[in-house]
Amino acid sequence: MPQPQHLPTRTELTDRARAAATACGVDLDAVAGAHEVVSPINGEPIASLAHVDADAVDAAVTSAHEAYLQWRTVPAPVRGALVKRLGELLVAHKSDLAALVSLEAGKITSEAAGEVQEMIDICEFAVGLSRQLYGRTMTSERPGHRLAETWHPLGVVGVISAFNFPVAVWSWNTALALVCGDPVVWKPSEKTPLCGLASAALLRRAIADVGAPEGLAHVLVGGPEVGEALVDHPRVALLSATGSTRMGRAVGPRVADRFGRSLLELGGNNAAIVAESADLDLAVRGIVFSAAGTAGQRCTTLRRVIAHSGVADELTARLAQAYERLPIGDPIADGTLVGPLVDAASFARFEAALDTAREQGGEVVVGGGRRLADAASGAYYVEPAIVTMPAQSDIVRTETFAPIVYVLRYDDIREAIALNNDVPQGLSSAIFTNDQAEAELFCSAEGSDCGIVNVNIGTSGAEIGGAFGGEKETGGGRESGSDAWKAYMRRATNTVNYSGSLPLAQGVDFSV
Ligand code: UN1
Repeated sequence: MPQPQHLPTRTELTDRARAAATACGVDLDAVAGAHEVVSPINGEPIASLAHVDADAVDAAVTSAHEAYLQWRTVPAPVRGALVKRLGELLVAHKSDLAALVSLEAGKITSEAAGEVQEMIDICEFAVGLSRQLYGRTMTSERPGHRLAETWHPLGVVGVISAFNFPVAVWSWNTALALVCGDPVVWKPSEKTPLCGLASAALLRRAIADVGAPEGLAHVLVGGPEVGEALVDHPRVALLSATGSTRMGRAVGPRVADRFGRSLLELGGNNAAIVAESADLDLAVRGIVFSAAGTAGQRCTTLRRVIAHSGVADELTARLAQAYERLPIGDPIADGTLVGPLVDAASFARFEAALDTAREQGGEVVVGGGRRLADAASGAYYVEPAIVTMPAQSDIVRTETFAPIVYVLRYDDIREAIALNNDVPQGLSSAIFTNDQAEAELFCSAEGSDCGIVNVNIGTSGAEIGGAFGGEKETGGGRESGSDAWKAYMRRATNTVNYSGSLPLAQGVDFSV
């Protein structure tokens, strides 16, 4: 496969960013300032934006709270009309938003478009949900009583999102929050502010089109102090944060300290078991997408292959062949499958992890080098690496946000499951097998301890219909589909007595 040799110029990327942002409704001159936005594609600035400070958080949350007081009285199906309009605008601007995702996060065009598709999908899901915010009816133990639960809007939702899914994660939160009756105040990653401004501009347009309160949508482009002020604001009822475990460790206790709710989506260290019975063609394709896709920068990226001794050598050889063919380079060029790492720090961590893996007995089978450094010294293109490891050492237990997959061996399925679970994180996991009993064991209570447990597909690329998130150091939060909406509402249990007398529960007698 041809390897892309050239990178776009600064002018090309700047023009592309301006055109895409403007098409989404962002007035770049109005938001201009001193903070450069650097594209990982060539390591050069594509825009300069103003940052807000922590004071802006109070103003935004106060405005959002006022909008909440109004929005909570609007019937949920009517709220759904706003999300329906947002979904229409996302369809119309899919390629503009995808262009910004590529420019700021360095994703290849197909994956960037896929990310915007996730936004469209969650909007459709949320519109349907707006007519299905069901509560249960319970049978009361007392005659003439009705026992039921109702779900009410919760309040302002704060969203802190990471560079690697710069638009989809916001939309998972926002589409649900809006139908649940909650406004959203968003702090996007400092690396992807144009994605933030463009998404928020589309939502503002949807708000204007349906006549919803303006205060429902806020985006705050700024540094860590902005995120901290959002975490600490007493009017932020739910703080949904995506990022590192280190960040979650700081956020979780601070939100809990003020009795706020948090929804944490933190690190992953996702494994795929490849059993002796596995279809290796399928396994190779699934592994290459999950391990090398998005240049290894998804929280669901496959970081460990746990291969049965009977297939480990063949699997590793076939993976290495596939890796040799990966087109690495300009993510917006046709045919590229692996774009750049996001920045120099990320590249340093990639190299350091490979060094440590070698020290811990690992052997780099393929990859690990840098590409295109001559074309752009500030852009970090790397060859995705496969490293065979003698055992699950510290570096294997550490999430390095780069395309390194460690290969471990096993002989017994229980040993493989133990390896899968023997890491601090618990986001995603997979097994490739044609043995149904083994697949079921992996999905059972004695199986994978992760939030996502897949059979015969890789660890990344989940659909929005299921609840997304994981256990242990992944933080325990669930976003997007299934009943994840419940985090965005408060539950009231109603006991209504229409009997005309006052029987007490549990048979208590308190007659006076
Ligand atoms: C993330 O990397 O933060 O399952 C989210 C996936 C995507 C979402 C990833 N649907 O890979």
